[in-house]
Amino acid sequence: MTSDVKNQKFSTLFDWFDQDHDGQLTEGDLRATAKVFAQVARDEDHTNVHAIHTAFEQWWQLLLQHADTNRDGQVSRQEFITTMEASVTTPQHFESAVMAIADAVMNAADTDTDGVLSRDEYIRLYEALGVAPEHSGPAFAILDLDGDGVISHDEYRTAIVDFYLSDDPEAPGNYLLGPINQPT
Ligand SMILES: [Ca+2]
Ligand SMILES: [Ca+2]
Ligand SMILES: [Ca+2]
Repeated sequence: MTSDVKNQKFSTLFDWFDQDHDGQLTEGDLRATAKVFAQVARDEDHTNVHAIHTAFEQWWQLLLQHADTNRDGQVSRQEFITTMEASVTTPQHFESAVMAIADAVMNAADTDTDGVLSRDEYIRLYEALGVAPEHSGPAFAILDLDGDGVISHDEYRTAIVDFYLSDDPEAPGNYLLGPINQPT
């Protein structure tokens, strides 16, 4: 059973992915989402742009395989939420489906390639995704668990794991996409 907290998080994620806002996810939505994430990369950073597109394609195939039971190439909100919980975030899929995107996005956002996300890099990433600095600024402070002023790869991965796997309404990673109940 999906907890209310996870339900809300996955529902927020659905709204992010449903780029044409028709209430169904399609391959086109996922491609468009990958493009939005890829915008954060430097112009010459073909490696991470390619990694982002490949990772979203894998996620979509996984969704199709597990969620699209009537094989019409569309995934509804409820199918998405159920499948995220039951398949995508299980140990055998989490690294390949979720962490592959997370790693590629972090590498793309780390535009000075020093291996960590500065506050500016983080805010720039979220601006590309349509999240205003008044949300991403406070989120940065929460996700910077050791308070050293940068988000390390470990802190970033911890946030991703919290976001997808934690039922705790206070988990720091819940702030990954801004407020969970972000109006859409
Ligand atoms: Ca759609
Ligand atoms: Ca950096
Ligand atoms: Ca830190």
